[in-house]
Amino acid sequence: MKIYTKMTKLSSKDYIALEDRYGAHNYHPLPVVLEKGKGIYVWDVEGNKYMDFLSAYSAVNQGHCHPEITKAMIHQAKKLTLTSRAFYNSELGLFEKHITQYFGFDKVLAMNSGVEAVETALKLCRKWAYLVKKIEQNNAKIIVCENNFHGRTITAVSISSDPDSFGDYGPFTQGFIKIPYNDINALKIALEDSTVAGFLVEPIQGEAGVIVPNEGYLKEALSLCKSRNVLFIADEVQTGLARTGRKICCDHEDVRPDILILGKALSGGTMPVSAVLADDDIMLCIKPGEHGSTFGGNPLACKVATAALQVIENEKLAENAEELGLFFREELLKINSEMIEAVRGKGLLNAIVIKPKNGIEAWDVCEELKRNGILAKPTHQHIIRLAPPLVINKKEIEKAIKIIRTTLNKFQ
Ligand code: IF1
Repeated sequence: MKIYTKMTKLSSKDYIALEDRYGAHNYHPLPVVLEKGKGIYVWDVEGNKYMDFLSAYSAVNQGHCHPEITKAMIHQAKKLTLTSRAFYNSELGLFEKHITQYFGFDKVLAMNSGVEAVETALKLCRKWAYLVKKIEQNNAKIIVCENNFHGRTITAVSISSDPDSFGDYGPFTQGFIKIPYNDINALKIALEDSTVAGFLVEPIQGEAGVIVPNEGYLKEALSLCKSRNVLFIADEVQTGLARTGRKICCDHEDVRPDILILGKALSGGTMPVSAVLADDDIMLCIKPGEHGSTFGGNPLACKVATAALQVIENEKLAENAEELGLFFREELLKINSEMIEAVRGKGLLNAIVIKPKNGIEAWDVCEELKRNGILAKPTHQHIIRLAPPLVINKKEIEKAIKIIRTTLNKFQ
């Protein structure tokens, strides 16, 4: 073992060994140790530069260390960071006004991580079920989709279909009905149960492999929910905030969810900030003392989140994602490689499906992409998610296409 002094320059290998020795083994990262980021680029400790095609799972839509967001963060960090919600603070109300007007909802409830916002939405839906819909106590059900990803809490893994996520974590939270994704008929049948209060759905399933539902699915699902007095709850933690080419992915079908869940890029990747948006008839079902968190709505988060939203707006990131997303998929499809089975996505949330060939898996392709200057992460054995920061430009997309082509050709 190396002896670490202030002067020791550690290598990637050293950092990886440190994590291996002292950290829990709950991840299996690509072997690259990053120490700096700017815009769409990140640098490892050896100084190698990469295009970031993961964007921290869409948390850095605004690009790494965006100057405006960093400025807001530093300014507020020197002034006031946390008061708890036992007192009012001078930033929360301003942020609440900004975000509710931006997305067109009466109210917002600020939390921290994405999964906390999901939990908040589920709790809100249950409150509404008993207070407004008058479902018998402890009988409310929420419909969820197979192969969803909503986070890592006991409840979130209770509704997961992935044994890696839920295995050995029981007993599980009750009160959910699981139906296949992108299946209107299954939803129709599940909605016949009068104890159903909500339908929780990702407009595109990220972890499942960037699964884009049929056009019209969300719209029809919303209208079915409305007809059964059931809340349509959109988990836009990954798809929201310009990633798919609109403010939120539901906008593609003019779907206005009853409850909207946001996270990740709400802080531009600087700190955990999440939010749940809804109108008064729903949001006011939760009364003082019935939900909260120490950090939710803290002044630092509020300042940062407001700046993060302003960057999305000022830099027209949704428009850029829409335009370059179309171009990116077009160019990917032009790559003449036996390795590509499918290309899919919306805006700059995309995936290529690798044809299983000679035991080559998405992981191997990602390792080669890394050697060629692009960082991406496999999801499942044969899918590579490609989701650069939305500040990327056409030249950079063209460069990325070249790298992806070279990489895939190596496996021919
Ligand atoms: C990890 C995936 C992405 C999410 C949706 C809620 C959350 C997430 C739709 C929870 C989080 C993350 C978590 C991250 C990996 C990542 C992920 F591959 F697992 F599915 F993005 F694609 N709803 N997704 O995607 O948000 O509490 O993490 O802030 O390592 O678990 P969180």
